[in-house]
Amino acid sequence: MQTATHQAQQLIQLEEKYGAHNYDPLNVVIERAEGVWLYDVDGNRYLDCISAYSAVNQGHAHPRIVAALEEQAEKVSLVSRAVRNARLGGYLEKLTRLCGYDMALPTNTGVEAVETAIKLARRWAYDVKGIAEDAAEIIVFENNFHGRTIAAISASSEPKYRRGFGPLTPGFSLARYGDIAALQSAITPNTAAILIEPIQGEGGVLVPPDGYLSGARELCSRNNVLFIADEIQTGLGRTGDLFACDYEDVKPDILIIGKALGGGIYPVSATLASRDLMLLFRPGEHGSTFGGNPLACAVGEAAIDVIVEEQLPQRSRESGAFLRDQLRKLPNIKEVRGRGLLIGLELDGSARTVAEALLAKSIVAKDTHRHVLRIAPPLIIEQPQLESLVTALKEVL
Ligand code: IF1
Repeated sequence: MQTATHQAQQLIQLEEKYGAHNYDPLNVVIERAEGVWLYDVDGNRYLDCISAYSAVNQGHAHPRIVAALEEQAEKVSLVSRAVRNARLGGYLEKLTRLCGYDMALPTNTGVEAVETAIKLARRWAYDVKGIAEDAAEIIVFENNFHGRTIAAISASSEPKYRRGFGPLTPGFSLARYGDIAALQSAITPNTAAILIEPIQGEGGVLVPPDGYLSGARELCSRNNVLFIADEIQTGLGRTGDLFACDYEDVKPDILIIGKALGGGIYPVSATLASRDLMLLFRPGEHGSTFGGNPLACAVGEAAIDVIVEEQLPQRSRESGAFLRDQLRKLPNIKEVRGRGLLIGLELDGSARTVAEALLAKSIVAKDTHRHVLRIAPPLIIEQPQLESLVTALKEVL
């Protein structure tokens, strides 16, 4: 790494002194970004292979999304849902058409959309499926990641996320990911839904075996169980399709999206479902101050336009195929996993060490688990940058 200068060191110290220590970031202090590039406070340029965990699929500071933000900020940014706003209807129409659902419920961060889906599934379990009060169960999967709220960590199988935060929320049962027989035996008469990532990101970019998602979809339909897909990280082009579930032609009953829906510029998330399901929420039963605010709607619309018009799913598919092909030729890699530009490298050694060596070569990538390096650049990445990434990895490994 370029040794952090006095200025960078000072900023790091401030952060450590006044901020909670709930992260252990790479010691690079970013000041601005554009497209696939990050610039630190000393003017060094880095290739971004994290994309803020897939929130920046469109590239940093996309001019169209920035313009939408600026234009809307000058008109009106927030009114709450106590009144109606002129951006909401058009945005929801565009969003639901893109995703193929009747209705959407707008929220801000990803985990809020997860919470919305959990509440909707439980409500359906009681009002429609006829499960006894408070008995509804949601099946989740080992190594899942759905966020940091009490409900999301209650669904987690990772001790680090759960320990010391009890009492946790009941109503989740764990099944092995990628194992259709395990899912089948986890379903009980009280099962309301499964909540599943079509590819597990934090789990280490784990791609389930072919036929698993469609098999799970079929099991759900046959047992009157809702299929909830968490596509917060995998959605909106990241995996080479608009949604990772598209790979197996699976249509979830409830779709959860976030991250790239705000183009990395503003937190925008949503939960989508059929009209029958969504209308189970009655006025006052769910919501948030900022959900569906005009600024979020303007940014969300522009973010969607960019994904569609710049054909980001297709670019992700092509760039991802090239990259995985090249990465498979490199030494000291046990496995290259992923789809589109969501790529996990299973290494022999420490992924954190490799991430730090890459940083010294002006590439920002992040480890997940000890041996997995995640490579997920903005989907607008171009061929020369893909090649320089391969070259840097070859040198580092
Ligand atoms: C952090 C990981 C990624 C997600 C899925 C819901 C959420 C996320 C599938 C919650 C968020 C983030 C959160 C971020 C790190 C990051 C992450 F390493 F933790 F697992 F992306 F891989 N469902 N994932 O991936 O969305 O509320 O954060 O908007 O620092 O916790 P959120």
